[in-house]
Amino acid sequence: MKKARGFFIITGMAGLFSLGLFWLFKTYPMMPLAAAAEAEFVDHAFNIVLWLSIPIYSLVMAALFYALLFFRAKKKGGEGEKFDQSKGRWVESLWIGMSFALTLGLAAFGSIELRRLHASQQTADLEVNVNASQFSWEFFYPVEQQYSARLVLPVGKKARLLFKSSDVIHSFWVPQFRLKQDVVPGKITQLVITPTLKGSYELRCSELCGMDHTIMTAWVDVVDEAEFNDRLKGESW
Ligand SMILES: [Cu+2]
Repeated sequence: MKKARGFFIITGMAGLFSLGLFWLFKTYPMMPLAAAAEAEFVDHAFNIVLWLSIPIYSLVMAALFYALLFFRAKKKGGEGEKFDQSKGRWVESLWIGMSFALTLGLAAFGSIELRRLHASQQTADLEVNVNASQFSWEFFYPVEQQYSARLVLPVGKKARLLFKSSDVIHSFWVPQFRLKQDVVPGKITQLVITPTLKGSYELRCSELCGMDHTIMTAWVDVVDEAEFNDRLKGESW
């Protein structure tokens, strides 16, 4: 009787709590605008982990509240109900088994998504050399032989960014593109980005690289192809 009551109260509270959290994250999404095709991979993975976490978190919280309420000390200075283990340890076994399965499942899912992302990065329509140094970014277009302080990308085209560092480790990060890439001295790293929305986005260095790390920013302009060609000709550079 007591067990059935506990089960209904805990699952009931967990259900209500889950509904509230689902509503909250649906109504107020945590991610900024998605402006690149690659953002889809990150958002998809993020949402799956978020939707899985909500019921688990709610269940743990509901059980905690239930325990606080029903197993508390009945009189001042006394002790609450003790709990050692479940009969046959079925609760513990179930919890460990499910956590293990969930962890393996998420790791497998993550690997598959990462392979899909890498497969989509094999080819590109254009290349830009990106040089990072304390504390600025510089962009070079090898075909047009043009330098720029802003990264200009044509919308809908796959751009391969090739990163070099003149000093320490930096990291390329535009929140609207989601992907991040470390810029490591002595080696060339790369990232393929396919911008899908025109606009100006802020690039931030996301690796603590010295005193002025926080002001190591630059603008990324996603423009249509005609404007891209114009700007590379130096007309409105
Ligand atoms: Cu930096």
